[in-house]
Amino acid sequence: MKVAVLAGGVGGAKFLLGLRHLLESASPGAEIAAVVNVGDDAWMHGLKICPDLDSCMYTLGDGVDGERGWGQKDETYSAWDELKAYGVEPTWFTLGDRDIGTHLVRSQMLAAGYSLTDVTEALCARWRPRARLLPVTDDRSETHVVVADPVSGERTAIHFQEWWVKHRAKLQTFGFAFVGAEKAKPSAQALAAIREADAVLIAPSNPVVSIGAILAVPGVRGALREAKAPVVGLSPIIGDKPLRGMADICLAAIGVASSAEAVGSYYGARLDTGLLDGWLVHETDQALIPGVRSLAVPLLMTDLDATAAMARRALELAGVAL
Ligand code: FO1
Repeated sequence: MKVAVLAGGVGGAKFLLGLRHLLESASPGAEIAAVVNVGDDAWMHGLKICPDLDSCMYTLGDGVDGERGWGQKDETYSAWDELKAYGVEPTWFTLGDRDIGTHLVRSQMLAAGYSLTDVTEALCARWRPRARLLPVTDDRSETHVVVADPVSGERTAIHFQEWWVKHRAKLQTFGFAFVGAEKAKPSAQALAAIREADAVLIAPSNPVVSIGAILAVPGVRGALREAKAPVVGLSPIIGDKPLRGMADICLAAIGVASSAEAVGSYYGARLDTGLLDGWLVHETDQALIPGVRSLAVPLLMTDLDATAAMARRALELAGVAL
């Protein structure tokens, strides 16, 4: 049995951990293919950094900093301290020594002509995530954020990481631009994962800058709408608040309400012009979306079993009995 999952970073990685836990006991041999967001990616200090791919790789490889959900555990910061001592920007972006090792390998392989898909596969040979991590595209498709400049007040676009990390999304935000997306192509491996899946799940990741960035790559929406498998999403919003991150700020910036029903409607029904056949919302919420089967179940990823339970419900809604 093959499951494809569209996933972002921290939340997506946690969901994949629970899904893997479920399938390794309920359906041994089942294959997970995560189609992962690359919109957060950035070149810094001459290194290619892929936060969402690395959050998934480190989390599934049991090397992640459990508190943060990104970067490695047992980290040291000697190289970063040196960069700060030299006053080399961006000093606001924390890079651990172990994490820099990953970025050095990735940057060298990209420079040698390997695709990001090949690089990710090579890095995963060490981390053994027991799931395939597939960048949605090998091309550049970088999320930039249209904001009011903190000094001049003029509209300007800054990289997602600067918005998210340096400014904590506290700037007046007008929208998002996926720079390069119009020329980007989904990787053959990502398209095959969607095409061959028995179920396609949309992880409870940020619907705008994670899932939205994946969908911004031309061809992904079409692949989902043509998939033989049912497409079932899990709401990242509980009540009217996101579990983590700043999904509510992102949703407000594009004029979508911060509710499970609004996000489900934003993804849309496959019977209409959207993507969803099913939509899981938290037990306190409801979602009436024409053409979409909604189900209210516990969606708090409090521990591995809780996450496995919601993954089971999502697969059941996708017609996959375990
Ligand atoms: N998030 C932060 O809030 N502060 C940081 O300094 C930071 C550094 C960082 C370095 C490598 C990496 O892979 C992720 C990093 N993140 C940091 C998380 C990053 O901003 C992610 O894009 C978000 O977690 C959203 O997925």
